[in-house]
Amino acid sequence: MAQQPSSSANFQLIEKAHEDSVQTAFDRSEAIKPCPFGEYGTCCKICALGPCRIPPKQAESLRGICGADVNTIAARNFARMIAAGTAAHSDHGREVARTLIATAGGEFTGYEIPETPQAEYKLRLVAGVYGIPTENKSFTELAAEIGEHALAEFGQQEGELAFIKRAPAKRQAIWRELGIIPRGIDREVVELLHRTGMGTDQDYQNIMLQAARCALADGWGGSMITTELQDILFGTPKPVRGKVNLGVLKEDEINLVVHGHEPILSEMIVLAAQDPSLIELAKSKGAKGINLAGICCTANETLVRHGVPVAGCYSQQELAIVTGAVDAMVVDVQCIMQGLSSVAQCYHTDLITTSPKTKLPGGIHIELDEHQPLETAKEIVRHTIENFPNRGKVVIPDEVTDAVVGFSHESINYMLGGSFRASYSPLNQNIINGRILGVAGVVGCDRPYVREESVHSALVKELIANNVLVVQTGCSALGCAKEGLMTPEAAFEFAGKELAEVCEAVGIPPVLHSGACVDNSRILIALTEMVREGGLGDDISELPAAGCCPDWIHEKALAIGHYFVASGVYTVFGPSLQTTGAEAFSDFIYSGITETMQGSWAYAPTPGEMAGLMIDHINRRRKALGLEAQQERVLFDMAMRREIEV
Ligand code: NFS
Ligand code: SF4
Repeated sequence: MAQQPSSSANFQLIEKAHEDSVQTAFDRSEAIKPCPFGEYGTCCKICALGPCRIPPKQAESLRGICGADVNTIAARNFARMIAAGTAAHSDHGREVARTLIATAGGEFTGYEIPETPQAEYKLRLVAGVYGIPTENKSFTELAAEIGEHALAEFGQQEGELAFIKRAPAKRQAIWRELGIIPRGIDREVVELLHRTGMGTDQDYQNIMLQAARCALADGWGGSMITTELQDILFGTPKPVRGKVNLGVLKEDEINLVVHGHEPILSEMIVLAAQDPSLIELAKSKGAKGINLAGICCTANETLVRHGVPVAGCYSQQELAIVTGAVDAMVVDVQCIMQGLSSVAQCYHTDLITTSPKTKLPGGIHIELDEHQPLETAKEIVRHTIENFPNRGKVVIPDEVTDAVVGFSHESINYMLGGSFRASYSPLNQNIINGRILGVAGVVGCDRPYVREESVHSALVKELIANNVLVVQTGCSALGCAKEGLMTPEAAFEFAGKELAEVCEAVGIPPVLHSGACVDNSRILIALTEMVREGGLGDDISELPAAGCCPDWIHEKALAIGHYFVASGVYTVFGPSLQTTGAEAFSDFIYSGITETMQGSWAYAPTPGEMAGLMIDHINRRRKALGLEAQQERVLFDMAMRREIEV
């Protein structure tokens, strides 16, 4: 049967929005054309002598008033985005560390340190990395000490972040040699902002070294702390079934949508939505029950831990409200469009902000009371129920896709090797014998452009057709889940024969969803485990692996890109890296940087070209390892896709 493009839900709601005279990001992206100087990366506004803008034609002759050339300007802009991205991920991690400490100390009620074997495993593992003795300590004591160690790493001034020790020895040696091991998370962000201000660092290569130190403080610091501590508090994801796309909203139930990034409140909302007295209240208003759904990375967090359905990714946040079925959308931090305010005003939806860091015009602020978060969650659910009778016309697209998600590094390990001999050996063996060509991490955001097929799924389909196993996070993962790539059956439909056989034997989809964007730290650990398992070289840079962010929006994506590059990964980005006006700087990040990092950025405009670069890189690595070359590349074009879909 022909599969409908998952974007038809979007088409339907964009039309409804137009009928309702509502403007969304899909309209605004037509109205606003990107500023060319932003794309060149050569507009500098870091001091009041400027803004200084240097057009490509004058790149050689023209400089900023202070004398800065295009390469310094582009490097500063690029590095400042990396600092901002690191700050966002890491500030999230700081909240999780505070929550862990306060929960263990009994100061915050509602959360608990679970007494499960999974929690014990994670507590011992993290305690080991921090050098915390575990003998005769309760789970709570261990959690408190881990939280204190983690929190201290934000303000640490000297030394090395502890999780750096988890990287392959060869990688650590490279970082030490370059002097880029992060000392403290906040310190690296601050130093990068300092160095890229007016009149400090003017050597783009040196700027990118500090950018690497800062990005590593994200990947192997803030993000990894977030992932590990959330796993302790809320559980390590394991494979779970979920449903994705706007059709998860229900006409006859209360729809509460959680949106943002920190699962600290949404974990409590998951509990509150199951409260019998609140379900009764919902019924008394004429609803059949309470339907919780997610948007963006909060969705990813609740999906991979609880199978909570996902209403959509970044570009669909306004469209969820356009359905007329969302009784409240509750947001915390990051990736929340200001456009939500004006869209919500046209429907009955209450927009509820919960963090002192994020307030929206027209939003209702119900601040998370950390001391009794469950009470805040119940208040929000109650508020949502009370709004149900105010609904007007409802149009919910009939589009939902099934997905199997929750592939943390631990669950991949377990799926591959079984409970008694959990290991990456089957993965490495299948790469060595050529059934799996290599591994790709595909991450990133989705843009509000009307397209028949997303760049994420176009890219991923081509990778798996060429027997590359794909691991995903973020909105990129949600995009591919919507396209039906995350079911075990997808292996037969889309993957190459050899990869499909491996997926069938192990019982996994060819595309593994491992969580939110902070969970890219899980991919770093998975790559490290592949090195440790043996047979594929001594460093991440030697693995037949590549990374890709086929579309990006937030500065967080550049922080992720640069920590992958600094960890030795060949990392392809599209659709634009905002450096095109600075030739020497671009050449440096695309190739010169390989000399020191053994990883680099790459750019390609289309999914097919991105896949090509990644597959060529994987084949080069296979050759260097003495593994046999792959058969001819399968070009997965539109015609072939249609044939499969018929
Ligand atoms: Ni990542 Fe997640 Fe989505 Fe992009 Fe935003 S939600 S942290 S930044 S848009 S993937
Ligand atoms: Fe212009 Fe230099 Fe100031 Fe930038 S730092 S705005 S290039 S004078």
